[in-house]
Amino acid sequence: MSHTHLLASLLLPLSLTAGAGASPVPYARPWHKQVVYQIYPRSFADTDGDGVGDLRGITSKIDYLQRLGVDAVWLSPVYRSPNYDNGYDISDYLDIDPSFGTLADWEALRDTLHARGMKLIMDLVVNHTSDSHPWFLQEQRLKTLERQLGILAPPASDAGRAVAFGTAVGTLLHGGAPAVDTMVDAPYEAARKLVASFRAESARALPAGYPSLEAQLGRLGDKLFGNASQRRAALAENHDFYIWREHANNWTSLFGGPAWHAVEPTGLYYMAEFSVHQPDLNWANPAVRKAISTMVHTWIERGVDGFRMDVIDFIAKDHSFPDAQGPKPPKGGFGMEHFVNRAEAHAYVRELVREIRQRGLQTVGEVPGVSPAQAVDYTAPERAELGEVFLFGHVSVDRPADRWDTSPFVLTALKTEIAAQQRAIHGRGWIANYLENHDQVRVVSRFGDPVRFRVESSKMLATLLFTLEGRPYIYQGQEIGMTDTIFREASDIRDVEARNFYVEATATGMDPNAALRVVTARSRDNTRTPMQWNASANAGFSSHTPWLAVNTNYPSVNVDQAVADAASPWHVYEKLIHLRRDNDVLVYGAFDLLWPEHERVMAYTRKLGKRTAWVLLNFSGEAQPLPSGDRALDGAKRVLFDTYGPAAPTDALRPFEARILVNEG
Ligand code: ISL
Repeated sequence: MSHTHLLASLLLPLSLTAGAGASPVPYARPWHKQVVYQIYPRSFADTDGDGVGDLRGITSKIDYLQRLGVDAVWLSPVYRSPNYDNGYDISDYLDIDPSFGTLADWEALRDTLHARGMKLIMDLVVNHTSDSHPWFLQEQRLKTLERQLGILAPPASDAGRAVAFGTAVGTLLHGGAPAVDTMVDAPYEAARKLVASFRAESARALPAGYPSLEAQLGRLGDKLFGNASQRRAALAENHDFYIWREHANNWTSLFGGPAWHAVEPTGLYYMAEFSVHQPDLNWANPAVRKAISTMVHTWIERGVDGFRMDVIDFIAKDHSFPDAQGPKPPKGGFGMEHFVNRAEAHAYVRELVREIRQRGLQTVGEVPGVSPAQAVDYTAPERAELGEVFLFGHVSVDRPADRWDTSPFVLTALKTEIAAQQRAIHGRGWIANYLENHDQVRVVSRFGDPVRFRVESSKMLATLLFTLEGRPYIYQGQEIGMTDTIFREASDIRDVEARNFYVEATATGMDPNAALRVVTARSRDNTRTPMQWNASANAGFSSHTPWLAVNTNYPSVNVDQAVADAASPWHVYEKLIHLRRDNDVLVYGAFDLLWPEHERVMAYTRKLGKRTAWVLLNFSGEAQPLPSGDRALDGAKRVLFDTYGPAAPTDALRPFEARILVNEG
């Protein structure tokens, strides 16, 4: 098949590729009907008894996931990493971190999934690397050498010596020895030693994808000591792999503190939008983009089925680096408009996904700061960018000020956000729907009632997740209604973001207990506690003390219990997966919010052709009468699904009940 033909067939609506009439809407794609299960490998299943989950552990649980009915698994990063941010700081994109196992273990997992017809989606973290990635180490060496040579050079006022030094060191950098050793004095000798030791160090571990030694040194020579045109040429293009500046501006990192960090021997600052250990890559440099594409190609060849792209809307920065204006948010992200969702990000994404799309693989972008309307810019089929994106509005409703805001949950705010997302994407783009992930808290604790109605509210929230347009993502443990944990001591906190918050907050006067309460309410560790498999020690997650304490409710909240109990949330997840697959109206139907002002009930319709589904969700622990005399439910004839079982009363919703009604059409 020719290249263009292959591409065309991938972009054609399903109705044309799978036979006329097969598609409910012209933009249908096979993955729209699938369900993804997110695994946080550190916390899923530990087989080697070190308290950290591993790949073999995941492989051992694929039958469990198949039984649940999911189609695809997304793995949070398992690449080699110093784990400051639990794998979102990668030091080798092509290798597996030893704490998770080996590449052979990864292949075994891939094969186990594929043998069951399931897909494997890998996390792709390419906005930044770890500060121990060889690219960063090499660039630090290079910048250090540049500064040292610059310092050694005689002042321009000493014209004769400066030129002789420049000529001699320039020749040295280009790999030759000066024909006539004009510079026998100390600066030249010092320069010679520096260059020699740089060569020796670099030769030991020159990272793949990074420019060759000759290119690095040649450019350095031209930049420092070249004539005017050589200098111009060396400076014209942006050859850095990371983002370096002589002066920091006022932008702040999303994890708190400045976005710039000084590296002393270089005399420069590098940019890091997350932790100090996660320097941002310089996507304006085509060599960076090429290195990333090459890495992606390797994983494609290894048989992945798709990529989840971490903060993919962050990759393009405003390279004039203007100071941010206006009031500085107390907890980070100042200047985000200069490094989030810029026009160039779209161009870079299109380039990045070219091969991925040609090979028919899946893509899901994580896009913090992107509005529902902007989500369409990333996912409209004609733009050839991403398959779907994760939006953030609905998981920010109870923390509008910033991520440590502990505002109460207000249902009408959630409705507004979800309705905006649904309206924006319908018929235009596509989203990934989620209520939990490794960066959030447990949704039952957040939008439900984890104490009095854990089971009921967990089922109701599952119904919300499966009846929206977009592809549902289940986060590990969500299917059994896992809840938030409690942090009693600062030493219980593992997450870098929460630790930074705690240190900063207490240093600026917050009472330590109050800070711990905020961490308990908002920390990402809440969803990272180990998966609760059974009632045995450490919840069956590990034979060793886990890296993060198990939630103490594991004796009653665990997979064994949930699978055995027909009334558990697990069985509702299992049912909803099939229900959605069998009812196109739930996948593609147009969304309409009913009773937007209602403070306890969220209700909406989904309409596709003649078919209508009504979704009624009671977000409270009290029975809620349905508005009487309202015509909104006219035509709702049959109960398609009810979390309390099929025999539903018609006039009220029981505590945290969810019901789906349909017309006959
Ligand atoms: O977690 C958040 C708020 O607590 C978000 O701001 C989060 O940092 C943002 O969604 C980006 O998340 C992704 O990139 C981070 C990593 O720490 C997260 O785990 C990852 O999902 C940096 O790689």
